[in-house]
Amino acid sequence: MPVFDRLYLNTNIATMAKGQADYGTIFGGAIGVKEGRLAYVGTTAGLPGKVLTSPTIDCCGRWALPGFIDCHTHLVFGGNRAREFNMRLNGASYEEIAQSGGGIISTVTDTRTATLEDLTASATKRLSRLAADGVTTVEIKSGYGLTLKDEEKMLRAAKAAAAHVGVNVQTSFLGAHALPPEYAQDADGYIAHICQTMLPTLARMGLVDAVDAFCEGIGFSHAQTERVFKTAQKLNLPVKLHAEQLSDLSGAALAAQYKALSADHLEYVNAEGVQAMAKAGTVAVLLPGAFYTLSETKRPPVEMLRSAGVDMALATDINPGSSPVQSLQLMLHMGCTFFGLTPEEALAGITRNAAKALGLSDRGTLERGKRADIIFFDITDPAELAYWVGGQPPTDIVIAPL
Ligand code: DI6
Ligand code: FE
Repeated sequence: MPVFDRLYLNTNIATMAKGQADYGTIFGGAIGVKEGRLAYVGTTAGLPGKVLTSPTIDCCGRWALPGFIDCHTHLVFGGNRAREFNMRLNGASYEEIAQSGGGIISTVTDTRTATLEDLTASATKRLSRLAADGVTTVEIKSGYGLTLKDEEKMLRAAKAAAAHVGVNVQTSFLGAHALPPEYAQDADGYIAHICQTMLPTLARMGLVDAVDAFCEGIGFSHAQTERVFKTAQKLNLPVKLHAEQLSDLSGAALAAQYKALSADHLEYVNAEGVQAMAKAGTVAVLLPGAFYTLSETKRPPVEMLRSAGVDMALATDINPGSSPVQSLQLMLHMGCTFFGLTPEEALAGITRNAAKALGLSDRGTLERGKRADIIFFDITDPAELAYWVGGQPPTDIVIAPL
């Protein structure tokens, strides 16, 4: 019996392990994989005896990193919003477009019309692009169906697309994304329907790993968000929140109060929100693609988050309106240039901290016992991945059996 199913030799390993400087790098290292898990990550000299019976792969000095994790996406949707992009270029704001019936609701119409097969096919294309860039785990939200049947269709499409592409998926229920036309003027009625019917039913179907909401002037109020969180809590599902993207409704503090895995966007978060997140261990998911696309000028308070000890993640937020972004690697660059992250913080943001934002403790670093999700790059330093403006795909991608 070989010691390892596969042994990677001659690789510089950016382990991204917590509390270690310089990406936790092991130069000239070796990685042993056994049954889809990392059985050895260390120096070549430290390898146990008899390993030579294992099938070996010479990595020729390439760098190994943990598979990237995109922890916030709206990857499943019908149609696209290229026309709206043009309206925004001509001066209309995101909120104005939403209020005039465009925005999220126009994607809701296209998503409702699409079949499960249509949604799966278009999501598969986009997910393949993310995967080619090194993404091995992706979070996908519902939120463009807004009826029980259409939310179910979206969540099934998310799972089907991930299975086609061969990456891991975590699904989040985002029924509280926008007010569907059937409930115009009755947001409380819609929230009641979510809490009494939609969420419990979808959870019973095993389609929900976490519960999200859009707490915003053009979304749902603090009180409505809290009702959704209470229902999630009863169902034993973790929560997360679109908080403080366009204004400050104290969503981050609410999320922290419910021990949210993450609070996302956070351009307008205040000091109390940051402190509450630090105390609760809630990850700050920063979304530079949406910041860029909406020509936002207010940045999330990175220095405040950093000094409070809040873990920061980065994600694409891929969606047809505010973030038509199909490269997580590009977010490394934007996280540094727009938000002032260091390349190391940016990389932690799509590995270790992104795993934490999904509540997944079995991935996000290259350490013994973790899943063998490994991506290899032909680079001279991990900072290169943030330095290039995208376009530095991995040379090899290893994903543990799903
Ligand atoms: N915030 C966002 O950035 C996306 N959803 C949300 O709550 C935008 C979704 C869209 O415009 O389609
Ligand atoms: Fe989002």
